Amino acid sequence: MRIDILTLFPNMFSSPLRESILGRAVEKGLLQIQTINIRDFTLDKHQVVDDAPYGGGQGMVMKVEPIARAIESVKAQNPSARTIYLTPQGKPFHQDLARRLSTQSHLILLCGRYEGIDERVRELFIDEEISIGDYVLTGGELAAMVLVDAVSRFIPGVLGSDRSAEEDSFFNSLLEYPQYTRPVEFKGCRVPEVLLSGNHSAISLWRRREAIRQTSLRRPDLLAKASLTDEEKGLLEEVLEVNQPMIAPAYRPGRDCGMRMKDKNEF
Ligand code: 4GX
Repeated sequence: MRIDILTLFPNMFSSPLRESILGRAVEKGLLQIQTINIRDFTLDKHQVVDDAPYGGGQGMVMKVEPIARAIESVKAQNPSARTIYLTPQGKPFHQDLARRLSTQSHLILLCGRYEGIDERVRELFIDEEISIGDYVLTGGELAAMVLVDAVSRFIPGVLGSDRSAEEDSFFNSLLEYPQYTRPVEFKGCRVPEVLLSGNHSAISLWRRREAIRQTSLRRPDLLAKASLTDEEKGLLEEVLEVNQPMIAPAYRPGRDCGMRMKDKNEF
């Protein structure tokens, strides 16, 4: 998959795209990511990319011509590339959308700064507008990185041969079960005995139950949307009997180290 990122701050992308899983995907050639500096597509001496809004008002708006030329330069190589603008006005980004985008061969991501882009960029060039969440960033760059990261996980080979994003329990509308590694006891908190038992069917059942429990406690909205199997419905009944009014973030399946009040207050 090829992704061209149009931005005024290409340096912001260098380390996220070089590190870890994404870095390896780029090295392996599974992902071809190019950052393009919109300022390189200005024609004036001072390389102006923004201007005051018509009609007055606060701040600056990104000018249409440099963005248009930048997009056209990419489209000249591949007219079928799909152009996405990251904005709080876009459709909410989620796992299904990430999976759908991962089937595209070429994306162009436009990162806005200031008060956004001239509306004519939208009308003429943007195929899809996406928001990564209901908050306001200082620019579209971090949103583009989030999108690239989540989409890349669906590209075969990116996560390594033994893992796939389709297997994530989030993909099944549930939160993940809790994980533990050594030591078996830390500050009096023990790893649940079943995980030490070597009984694989008991472990699998515990994990399915805890995934249901975490989802029911923290994200009942996800649970309402999930299509549960009969077994999962049974597990939900079980956890609902035990889950009395506890506040979600403090819950620890391990044992009584699960009632730390500190975690219960947001701030
Ligand atoms: N999910 N931002 C876009 C510029 C802007 C301002 C006003 C349109 C109107 C964001 C998000 C996000 C910050 C990117 C403002 N564009 N992008 N930028 N949330 O907050 O995607």
